[in-house]
Formats: sequence, structure tokens, C-alpha cells
Amino acid sequence: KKLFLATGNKKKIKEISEILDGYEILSINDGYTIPDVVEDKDTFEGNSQKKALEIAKAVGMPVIADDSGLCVNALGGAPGIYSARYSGENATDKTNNIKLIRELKGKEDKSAKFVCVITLAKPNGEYHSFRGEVEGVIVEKPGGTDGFGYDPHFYIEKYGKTFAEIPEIKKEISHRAKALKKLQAEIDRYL
Ligand code: ITT
Repeated sequence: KKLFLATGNKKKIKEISEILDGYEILSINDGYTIPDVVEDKDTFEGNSQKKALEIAKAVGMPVIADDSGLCVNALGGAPGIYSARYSGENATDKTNNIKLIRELKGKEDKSAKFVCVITLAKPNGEYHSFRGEVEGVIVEKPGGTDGFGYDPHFYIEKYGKTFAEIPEIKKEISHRAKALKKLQAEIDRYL
């Protein structure tokens, strides 16, 4: 069964293909090109659905899209849906993390959560979305080299490690894993 993974982020492709089994996953890694979708909605659901629907029409097969981000309590939920571009137009993981640590300086509450909304969409316009969340704490000192984005600063108290230090556990408990497990439970009804 073919599913197209509608993301330009190769780290997401890796994580999603490792978690979702039983499907032949196609992506930009297989020579496909995808349109650049403008993420102008104000929720993870809105942007996830927009990406999934536009790309399903473009590639002509069922797709899944992931819209995700980090929500920090002391920052009023920021960077949230703006996580990828937190430090501006030419943002990188490095500049985003520098800004995150700067904004949190002096704040007592370091609690945060990752949110992921996965949308399954078909070229005929049908879609279904699934949300997953995981709670953690932002630590100033980065740990680990696996993962991507804010992982080196996202610390899980239960394991005493950051997500970048525990890729095998991240695969089981992450926001992305939780959303994908919900999708997996229902996908056969929708395809
Ligand atoms: P696509 O839109 O093409 O899927 P993107 O990287 O732009 O790729 P988003 O708009 O969903 O994706 O932005 C998500 C950002 O949130 C991502 O770039 C990271 O900075 C952060 N993020 C999401 N999931 C993460 C994770 O598992 N670990 C660390 N950071 C994560």
C-alpha cells in the first residue's frame, strides 16, 4: 500500500518511516518534488490539513503530512506553529535553539510540550487528523546529537535525558509517535 509523505524535512521522513509499518512510504527521497505550501493557518491542525490536501492533489495519491512544534509555557505557547522559523527567515535549528534559550533566561518555569498533528488526505479532498503531545522541560545545556530541531534541549524527566540522547525511546513516546499510533489504528478504514 502506497502512502506519500508530504514533508520537506528529511528528519521527519526518517522518524515517520521508522514508526509507521506496513506501508510503502514514498517521499522527496524517491525523486518526487512537492509544491511549497504556505503555512498561513493559525493552528497545527490548519497547517497540517493544508499541507496534506495540497500535496495529495499534486501527487495524486494518499498522503500524510506532519505539522509540529514546541510550545513553551513561560513563553505563552511560543514558538508553537512558528517553531521552524522562530529565529527568522533564514532560521536553522542552531539559531532557533539560541533564541529559545535566550527567551527563557531568568524564567522559573521551564516546562514545555511538543505537539504533532498528522493529517491523512486523499486527492478527492477527504482528510482526517490525529494529534499527539509529549511533555518535557527545556534545559539550557544541550545534550546528544540524534534527532533534530529542539531535541538537544528537550529533557524528559522520567529518563533523565534529552530527546537527542534517546532516539529509540523518542520513537516510542514522542508527539509524532503518538499521532502516528492513532493514525495507524484507523488508516485502513480511510484508504
Ligand atoms: P514540513 O513543513 O515540510 O513538514 P518543517 O520542518 O518546516 O517541514 P514544521 O512546519 O511542522 O515542519 O515545523 C516543525 C518545527 O518544529 C521543526 O522544524 C522543528 O524545529 C520543531 N520540531 C517538530 N518536531 C520536532 C521534534 O520531534 N524534535 C525537535 N524539534 C521538532
